[in-house]
Amino acid sequence: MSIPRHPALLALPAAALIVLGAGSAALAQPTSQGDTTTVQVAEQEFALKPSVISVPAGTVSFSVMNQGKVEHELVVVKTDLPPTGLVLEEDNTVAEDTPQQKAVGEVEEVAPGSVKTSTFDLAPGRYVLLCNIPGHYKAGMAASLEVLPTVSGPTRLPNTGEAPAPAYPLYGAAGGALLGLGLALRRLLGRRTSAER
Ligand SMILES: [Cu+2]
Repeated sequence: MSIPRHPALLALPAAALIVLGAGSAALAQPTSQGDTTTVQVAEQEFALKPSVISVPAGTVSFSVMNQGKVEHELVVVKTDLPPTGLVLEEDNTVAEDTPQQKAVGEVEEVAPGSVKTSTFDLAPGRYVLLCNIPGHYKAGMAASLEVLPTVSGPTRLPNTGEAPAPAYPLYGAAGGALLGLGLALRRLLGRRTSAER
């Protein structure tokens, strides 16, 4: 890209940035990079309780605490179905790959009294967290989790160390104001001089 020599040319893209502001320009920024949301999931016979009901989309770390006396697991299923209304297999476990529900992550074999953590990349949508050890889902080990679309704000803009964009348009505005003032003064003086004649 060639560098425009005249400051006025530079002002054009800078002004466009200001107009877009926190809107589309900011939305284009990848916001979830480096940000991990942690969800603690407490499991026991027979209940499953996440520490939050919703998380921002992106990297989500599930820390599964087995507070029970038998082994449990965590399966993250993307589905619009309610936590208690999932499609079952013949053995009463939850079907993990159907058009209505799909497992997108799993923390397996969490021993009693232990904590096991796994991280998944979650797209916005509705999810059900469950334990799919035979009988455990039916006994009550399921809970819903909503993954919300991320919206970036001005504070999320990366610090590039560059000067802020408004500099040129501000010069332009100040220049325009001075020019306008000059013209008004000339008109005023011109009127006076013609009136004096
Ligand atoms: Cu279980």
